[in-house]
Amino acid sequence: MDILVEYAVLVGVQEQTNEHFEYEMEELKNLAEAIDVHVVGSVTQNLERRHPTHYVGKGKVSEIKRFYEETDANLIIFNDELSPSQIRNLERELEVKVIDRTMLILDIFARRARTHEARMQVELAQLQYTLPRLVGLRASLSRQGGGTGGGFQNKGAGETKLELDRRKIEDQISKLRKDLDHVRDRRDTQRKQRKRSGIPVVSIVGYTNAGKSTLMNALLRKMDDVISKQVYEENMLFATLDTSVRRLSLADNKEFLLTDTVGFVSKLPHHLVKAFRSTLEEARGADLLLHVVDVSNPEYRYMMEVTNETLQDVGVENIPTINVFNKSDLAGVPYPRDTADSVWISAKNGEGLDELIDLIKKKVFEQYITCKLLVPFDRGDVVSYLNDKANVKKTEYEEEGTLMTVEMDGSERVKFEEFIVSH
Ligand SMILES: Nc1nc2c(ncn2[C@@H]2O[C@H](COP(=O)(O)OP(=O)(O)OP(=O)(O)O)[C@@H](O)[C@H]2O)c(=O)[nH]1
Ligand SMILES: [Mg+2]
Repeated sequence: MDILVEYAVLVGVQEQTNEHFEYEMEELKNLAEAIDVHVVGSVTQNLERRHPTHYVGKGKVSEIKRFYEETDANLIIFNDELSPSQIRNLERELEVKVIDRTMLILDIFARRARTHEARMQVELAQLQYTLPRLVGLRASLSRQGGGTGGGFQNKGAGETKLELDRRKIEDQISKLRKDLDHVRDRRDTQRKQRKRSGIPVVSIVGYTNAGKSTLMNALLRKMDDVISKQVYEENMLFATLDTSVRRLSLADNKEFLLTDTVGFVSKLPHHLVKAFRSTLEEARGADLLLHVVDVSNPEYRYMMEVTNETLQDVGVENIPTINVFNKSDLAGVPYPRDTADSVWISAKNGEGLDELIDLIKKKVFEQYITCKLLVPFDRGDVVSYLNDKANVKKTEYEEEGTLMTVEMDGSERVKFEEFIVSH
């Protein structure tokens, strides 16, 4: 779905209860600009409900038409997902290319997808969106063939051609589903292995462009020093479309895995969420979430709500969470600063990272308890395992063996039960 058109008018209906409407329209503009579409203006309308046949009210349709003619636009972008018949009606009456927020987001994802899995996920979502709209999307489909002209190039396409397209799309959808199921199984296995390794998993989540990848890189630089493992960060929407996992070590032999993944946006298309489920689900096995928030954005509370709702949608629930209020340098708020569950930082200039790391330690390793073990001298293997893997605070040599004071979590304590002499 390559959009070759350059100048767009945005159209949005404000339903009575929507206090975030203005921000949504601004975000729609950002989304359009993310694929190099210039926005020449917008038309909005207050309605109790979106109109079932034309999305906007009838009279508004001609106002939109006048407006795009005046501004020489050649594309209209609607702020909500349009039904197949709405697209059909609007294209017929406006005689111009019509797309909706969903197509726009799908298009951004399609351009950004790099890994094989991400590409399959985007393609699946696009086909599922397209299938019921084959007729209405004549114009958009003809665009895939390279044409840019408005409206009705495929008007002559007969029923048979349509039926053929439909069958091809259905076949492709089931093929992609099957392939993605395999990928998902593999991911499940990897997740289980990670779980078994006993290393806690900390997952970074949040709205798109909040600074998730920048935070991951900052933590990597601070704790790992291996520049080659940095992830991609960029001032654009949906820079990241897959999941990266990195292992981080704290000074006292404690380790955790850190994951960075796709960001969220309001009205993330349903098919997209479903198609990206296995990527988004990555956070499900986490022991701790870092919810990264761009606190310099006046709408940051709303962005947090959207993130929380999307997480619930994909079944990420009841996981301890630290709110990481990022970009504090732009927000004019005091930082670095932390409370029991929140920390104010700037991932960009690195301030507040110590506070964040302390908080992570507290949350992830709070079940760690210091105990004393007496290890017989013929069990050098245990002594060296603990020296390698655990936080050994003291080592003394007694007559019966090595007396070690060690900080360990529950699963390790069970493993070494026979040597424990006191907690
Ligand atoms: N001023 C300032 N800019 C920041 C900070 N953290 C990140 N940024 C900038 O915000 C932009 C987005 O950063 P990313 O880390 O790519 O954001 P993300 O959350 O990974 O975004 P997606 O992968 O697109 O969902 C980049 O231009 C960063 O340089 C910060 O603390 N302060
Ligand atoms: Mg990112």
